[in-house]
Amino acid sequence: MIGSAWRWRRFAPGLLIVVLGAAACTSLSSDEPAGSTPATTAPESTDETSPDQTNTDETSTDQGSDPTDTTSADTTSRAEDGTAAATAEPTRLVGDYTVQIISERPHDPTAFTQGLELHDGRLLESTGLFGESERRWVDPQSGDVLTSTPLADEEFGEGITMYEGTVYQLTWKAGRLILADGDELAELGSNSYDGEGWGLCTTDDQFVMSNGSNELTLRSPDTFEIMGVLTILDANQNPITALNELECVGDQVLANIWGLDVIVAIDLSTGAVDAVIDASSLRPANAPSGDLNFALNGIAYDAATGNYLLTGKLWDTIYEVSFVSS
Ligand SMILES: [Ca+2]
Repeated sequence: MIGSAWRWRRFAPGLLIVVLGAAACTSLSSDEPAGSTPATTAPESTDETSPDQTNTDETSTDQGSDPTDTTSADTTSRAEDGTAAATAEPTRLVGDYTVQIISERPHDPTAFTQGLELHDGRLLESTGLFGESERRWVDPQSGDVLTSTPLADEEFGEGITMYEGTVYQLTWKAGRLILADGDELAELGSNSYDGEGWGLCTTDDQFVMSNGSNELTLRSPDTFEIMGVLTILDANQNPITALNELECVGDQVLANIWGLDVIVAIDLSTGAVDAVIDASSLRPANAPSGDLNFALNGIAYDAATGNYLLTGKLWDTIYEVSFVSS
């Protein structure tokens, strides 16, 4: 974790929300890549071990709840008929899940995926690596890139989201939040943030951002200033570090953990870990497990079906999945 105490003082005095994770996260340990740090401490994001430096320069990687809710596994049945879920509220995720593959779609195997969202039948994707980063609109069925705009060579694309028709994209250590046109993806302007930018998503009234630590910042949709901080801990009060790509779904935020084939669902009001999703069964043949260049790193919720589209860095497949209680 990168100096969390420092960030407390600097960014959010009096606003920090410290919450103990409510759900057991025991499944995390079984999904660790070989040689990683224990369980919920995943690969840390210190300068010494940041994703950028775990690889060669050219190919560096970036690398709640209502426990009585028994309806959380019902997404599949509602999703498969494609109608009931279209207007339904997202199913709240509580407990432990695995993934069930509904369909497989092509994904550009050169896309170092850093952010993924579905908007009006198009996938918004951010890709990383210096000199190769882009923001894209992608056909979610064919995987074809419909529109793309490159970033400057010195900027490394990270989390991406859309709010009121404008696209927002993080640039890892560059500290620049790019604002872009929602159709053509042309840059409209920029804002700034301190520290590293990893994942990004939007609720109705706030941005949620990760930075590789176990903290999520809640930010103003107008100024991007920090309004609050969630500190994410497991059931043993250990930090769940390396929170990476995010997806805001209802009153939860889903985060895939860098270096682990695991997604956690976090209560946006308390920071409690409501659910743990084991996605380790998904890796395509071209994405060797344990290689951080091929980390699971893309979550897009499909409100029309209640399913999720999941992919990873350099994966050749996007999986449409439902989450199944385990
Ligand atoms: Ca996402």
